[in-house]
Formats: sequence, structure tokens, C-alpha cells
Amino acid sequence: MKKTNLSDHDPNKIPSGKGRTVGVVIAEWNSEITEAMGDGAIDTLKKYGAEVRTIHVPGSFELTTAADLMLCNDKKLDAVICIGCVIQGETRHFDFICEAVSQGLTNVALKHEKPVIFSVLTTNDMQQAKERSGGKHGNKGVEGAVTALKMMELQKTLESNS
Ligand code: RBF
Repeated sequence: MKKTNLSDHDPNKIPSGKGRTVGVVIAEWNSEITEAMGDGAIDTLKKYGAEVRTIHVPGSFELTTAADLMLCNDKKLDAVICIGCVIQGETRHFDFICEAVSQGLTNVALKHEKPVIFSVLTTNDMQQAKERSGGKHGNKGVEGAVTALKMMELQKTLESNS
């Protein structure tokens, strides 16, 4: 099957972000990676006309709480993109953080009935993370922004059918 690299997307196929407001939560752990992904996400959202609200949290584990708090406190938000980078270490911490964040963000999306995007790299090492934050595998922050734009459009379409 052909791989699709969303970092290299066709602008004509991306829904407009005009009139939409998107929260971006960036974890500070591995900030060299997460800031590059954050820049990619923010630039892409603005390029397609969305307004952006950005906040930072200490680590990926805190992304869930921050996304929930953002959606509770700002009713204008149409979606939240959560950006983190968890790198496999020598302990089981990696597994606990990845499991908690992926499950936590799913719960936040279902609770608020809004798109919550999982832009969290879970890599074996720093090299793999670099390759996915502006390297040979693109920038997963850009992909997160494209996914948010598509999911907001999908939500609008489904709600207008009901
Ligand atoms: N946060 C990350 O975003 N990426 C990591 O790779 C990461 N590794 C961690 C490893 C250990 C041993 C600990 C204690 C924390 C780590 N964190 C990491 C921070 C975590 O997401 C969270 O901020 C803290 O556990 C405090 O709740």
C-alpha cells in the first residue's frame, strides 16, 4: 500500500480553517522536538485561516489535563492538538505515559464532543524523533494540524446532516 505523508499534502484538499479556533498544547519534555512540531502545527493552522491559542505543559502526561481544561474554559475552541515526544528509556515509564495519554485524550474528545488530536511521538530514540519533527519522515505537527482541519470539517458536515 502506498504510504501517504501528510506533511506533503495537497493544499486544495485541505478544508479551510476560517472562523475556527484551535488550541495547541505543547509538552516541554524533549522541547527541541516538540517546539519544531508546535511550529509546524501553528504555521499550518494559520496558513489555512484558523485562529490559534497555544499553551505549554511540563510533560506529555499533562497533555490530557491541559486539553480538558482548555475545552472547559474556552467555549470558542473547535479542536485541540496535543503535542509531545516520549522516548523509550530503561524503565517502564514510557509505557505508562503513552497508555495514559492516548487513553486520556480519547476520553477528553468524547467528553467534549470535539476533535482532540494525538500528535505525540513515541519513539525508541532521539534520532527517530528528529526524523518525524522536520526530518525525512516529515513533521507530525503539520500532520496534526491537517488532521484537526479535516476533523472539524467532518464534524460540521455530520452536524448539518442531523
Ligand atoms: N515526558 C515526556 O513528554 N516525554 C518523556 O520522554 C518523558 N519521560 C519521562 C521519564 C521519567 C522517568 C519521568 C519521571 C517522567 C518523564 N516524562 C516525560 C514526564 C511526564 O510526562 C510527566 O511530566 C511527569 O511524570 C509528571 O507528571
